[in-house]
Amino acid sequence: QHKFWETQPVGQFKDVGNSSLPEGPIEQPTPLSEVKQEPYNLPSLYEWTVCDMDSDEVCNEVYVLLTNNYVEDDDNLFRFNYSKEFLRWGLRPPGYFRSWHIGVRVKASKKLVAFITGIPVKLRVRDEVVRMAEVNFLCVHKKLRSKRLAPVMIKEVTRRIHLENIWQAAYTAGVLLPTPVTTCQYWHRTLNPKKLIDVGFSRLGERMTMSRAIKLYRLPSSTATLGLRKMELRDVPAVTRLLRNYLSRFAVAPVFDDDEVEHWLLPQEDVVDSYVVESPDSHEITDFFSFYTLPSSILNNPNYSNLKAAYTFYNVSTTTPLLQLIQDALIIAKQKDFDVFNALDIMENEPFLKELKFGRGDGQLYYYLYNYRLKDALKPSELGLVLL
Ligand code: MYA
Ligand code: JJ1
Repeated sequence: QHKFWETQPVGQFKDVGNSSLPEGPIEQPTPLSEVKQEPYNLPSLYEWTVCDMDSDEVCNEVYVLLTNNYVEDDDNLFRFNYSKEFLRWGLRPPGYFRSWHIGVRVKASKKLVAFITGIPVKLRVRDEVVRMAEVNFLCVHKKLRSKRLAPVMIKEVTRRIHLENIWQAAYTAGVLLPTPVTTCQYWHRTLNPKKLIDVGFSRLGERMTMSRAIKLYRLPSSTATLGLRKMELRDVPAVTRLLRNYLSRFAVAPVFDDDEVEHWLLPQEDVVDSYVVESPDSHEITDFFSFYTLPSSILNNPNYSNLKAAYTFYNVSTTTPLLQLIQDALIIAKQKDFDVFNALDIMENEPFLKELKFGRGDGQLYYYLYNYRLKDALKPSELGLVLL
């Protein structure tokens, strides 16, 4: 059934519900001297390469590979189109390892045909803070699928993560593997109904006309929250405090320090947007919201080639109701010309999804841990982690 995953230290389907197994690492670390020193073997036509994301040329090769071969929806109408600036941001957080940005090239032509990445993260699982990797952007060129290249790539990234004395990882996928920590649902808030319907992203439901849809999804022309402004560098300490405190209530969540908050939340045009609420009287930061920009290519549409999507990232409300905060996020996203605003049903998102006219998507996102067992799956609302 899962010839590769059966061999890996992950929760297995046969053990689901078996609460005699303890929570925590599945395997113990080995001495670093016992970690394999040479890369795994690739089929002889291919070679490993480290992808230096500082290089415009290499970053462009990665961008082109992903643009043409990365994740699609179930009906192959859309494909994620991460921008180069986004990839640079997502792959170079504080303390990142260049050696974890792994490519596979054709020896003869040097063409980049596969990719996988890791970045470091401190992840808290219940009461334990564990140094982990987040593994993402696994991609094999369409012409090289089903040749068992993915398991070799996963083993190689694992080896390079082990060389940094890290033994656990977190990852997400749209496919079911052994075995999810939690299963999340995508939700979508229409901002540009006409375009979404034109491109097949959404449909006019029963008894719905285009003009009724346009009216249904109309938003106020300006935000409601007093003291709402773009996050600035000087806000980092306050945002870190708010975020650390907020994330402490979830069973699984990252632990961010100031450097990481600066990296992940300081606004970057067309990559990440963050807004804080500064109290007009005390000048304290009481709330913030953030979203990242991840367009999708629209495959085979005569009128449009790109869907502009925002994804909710980390939000904290202490004073402004979360509903109002996210409504303001929708208004700003609309002003910035996004077509749709996406969210998962994690953290405290569920209550605002229905209220703010998000609709359930046809995609799910499964969250996984490598070499860390949980006794029972979590509810999405117990998860405080967003992967890009
Ligand atoms: S999720 C995004 C994944 N990318 C895409 O979906 C893009 C489009 N698809 C492709 O490029 C290919 O179809 C991929 C598979 C590359 C996905 N995660 O080579 P194969 C297993 C994990 O013949 P291909 C993301 O980036 C599959 O079950 N495993 O297949 C997070 C089978 O194993 P088994 C996957 O289709 C990635 C084997 O691969 C996935 O040519 C996290 C088949 O290999 C998947 N998304 O290539 C990776 N899809 O027989 C794990 C298929 O056992 C990280 N498979 O069922 C683990 C932690 C590592 C670090 C640990 C440190 C301590
Ligand atoms: O975007 C997604 N689905 C859309 C488009 C569906 C097109 C046909 N398959 C969707 N639209 C309906 C919205 C509608 C708005 C008005 C109200 C009712 C609802 O459902 C889906 C998510 O739902 N996206 C995908 O399938 C992309 C892959 C998701 C898995 C990604 C995993 C990879 C990440 C690795 O790190």
